[in-house]
Amino acid sequence: MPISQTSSVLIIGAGTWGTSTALHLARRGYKNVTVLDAYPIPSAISAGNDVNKVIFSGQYSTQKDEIEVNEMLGQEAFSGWCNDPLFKPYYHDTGLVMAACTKPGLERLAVRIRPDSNANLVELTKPEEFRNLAPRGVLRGDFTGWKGFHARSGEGWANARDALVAAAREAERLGVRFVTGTQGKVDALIFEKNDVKGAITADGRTWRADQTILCAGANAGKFLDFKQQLRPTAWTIAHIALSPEERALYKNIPVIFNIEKGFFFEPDPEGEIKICDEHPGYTNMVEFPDGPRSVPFEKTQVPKESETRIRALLRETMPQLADRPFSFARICWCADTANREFLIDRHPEHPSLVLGCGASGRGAGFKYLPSIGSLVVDAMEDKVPEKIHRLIKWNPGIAANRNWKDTLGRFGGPNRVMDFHEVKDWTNVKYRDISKL
Ligand code: FAD
Ligand code: FSA
Repeated sequence: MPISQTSSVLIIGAGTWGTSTALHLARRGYKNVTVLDAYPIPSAISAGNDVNKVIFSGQYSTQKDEIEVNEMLGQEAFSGWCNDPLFKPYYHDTGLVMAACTKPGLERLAVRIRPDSNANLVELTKPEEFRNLAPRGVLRGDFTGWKGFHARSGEGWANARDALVAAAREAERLGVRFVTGTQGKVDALIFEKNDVKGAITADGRTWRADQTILCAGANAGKFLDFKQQLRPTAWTIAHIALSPEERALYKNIPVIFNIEKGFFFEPDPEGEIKICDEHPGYTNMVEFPDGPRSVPFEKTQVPKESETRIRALLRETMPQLADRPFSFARICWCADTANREFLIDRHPEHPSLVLGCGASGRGAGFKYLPSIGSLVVDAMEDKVPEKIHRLIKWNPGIAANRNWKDTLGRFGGPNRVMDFHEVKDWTNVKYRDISKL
C-alpha cells in the first residue's frame, strides 16, 4: 500500500530521534502517528535526557564525501537551533573550545576542527590563553600541554531535556499520540511474512501499523538482528553543585572539551556543572549463542575510575572544584555503528520497517534533534538523496566480524574500549529521578 498522510505510523522510542521523527511526521501532515516508550517523557534512559549537550559542527572523518554530507546535515541541525522557534530558546551560543594534549590527540583534533573553513576560530597554544577564556579566575588550572581552538560563537550547548520535552509536546499538539510506561514498553516487533507489522507491548497489546520506525537508541538491538551494525556503548556523566554566588561567576563560560580528557559546561539552571570524562566508551559484553554482544543496563552511578578521571580533568582546569562531592552521576548509552555513520534506512528484508539508529555517529547525535527526524521521514518516504543514503544505509558488510574493541577515533582514559565487567568500584551518589515532566 503506498504511504499517505493517513498511513498508520508506529515509532518505537520517544528519545531524541524518535521525538524528532514524530515531530517531522506531524509537520509533514501525517495524521495517524503513535509513539511508544517504556518511560514517561523525558525517558529516564534516553541519552537525550540530560541538562546539556554540546552543539558542535566539527568533523569526524577525512573522506571528502563524508565531510560534505556531514556539513550538510550539521547545517540543517544548526539552522534548527538558531531559527526554529521551537528549538531556539534552548540553544546557548557560548562558544566552544576543543583541545588535546598528545601527538595522536592533536592529530585527531586536526580532523575534528578545520581552521581553514572557519574564520571564527582562535588558536590556543598557551595555558594562560585557556585561563583567559573565563573571567575572574574560574579557569585557574595549569592546562599543562593543552592546545586547541576556541570558536567564539556558532557553537555552544543546548538545554537537552527541555528541548526534548518541548519537541514531544509540539508533536503531541500536532496530533501525535504518545503512549508511555508499561503500555508503551515494547517487548517485540510483529514479524509477519518477512515484514514488520507493528509491535507488542509489555501489557500484551498489539500495535499494528503500516510503517514501523525503530528509534530505540542503544536498545534497538533487542528487537532486531542488526548483524553487528550496532554496538551499545556507554559514557559517564557527573554533576557538581555550585553555591548561588559561584553560579554567577561561572555563567557563560564556553564549553571546554578536551578530546582526550573530557568536557564541561557553564552551570545548568539548578546551578550544577555537568562534567563528562572522555574515553572510547564502556561495553557490557554478554555471550549469546550467535556470539558476544554488548547489552545496555541502567545505573545512576559511574565507575570510580571515571570519578578519578573527572576529578583529574577538574584539577587541570578548575582545581577549586576538584574535590567537591558529586550531586548526580549516571552512565548513558548510545549505539555506535562500525564506521560512526548513522544507520537510517528502510530495512531491505522487512519492507515496512524503517530504522532511525546509530546515533553515536558524526560526533554524536543529540545536536541533530531539530532536523534528524526529517531524514528519518525521508527514509520512510524513500527519498533520501543517494549521496547520503550510500553512507547511512543498512550495510552489514562493513560490520562483518566486527572488532567490538574498535575505539572509532576516540581517545581518553586508557585509550581503549572498556567493559563494565572489569569495573570493581562505583560511586555512591544520592539517587535522583530524572524521569519527570
Ligand atoms: P535515546 O535518546 O536514548 O532514545 C531511545 C529511546 O528508546 C528512549 O526514550 C528509551 O526509553 C526508548 N526505549 C528503550 N527501550 C524501549 C522499549 N523496550 N520500548 C519502548 N521504548 C524503549 N550528542 C551530542 O550531540 N552532544 C553531546 O554533548 C552529547 N553528549 C553525550 C554524552 C553522553 C554521556 C552520551 C551517552 C551521549 C551523548 N550524546 C551527545 C549523544 C546523544 O545523546 C545521542 O546520540 C542521542 O541522544 C541518541 O538518541 P536516540 O534517540 O538514538 O536514543
Ligand atoms: O562531538 C561531540 O559533539 C561530542 S558528543 C559527546 C560524547 O560524550 C562524545 O564525546 C563521546 O565520544 C560519545 O560519542 C558520546 O558523546
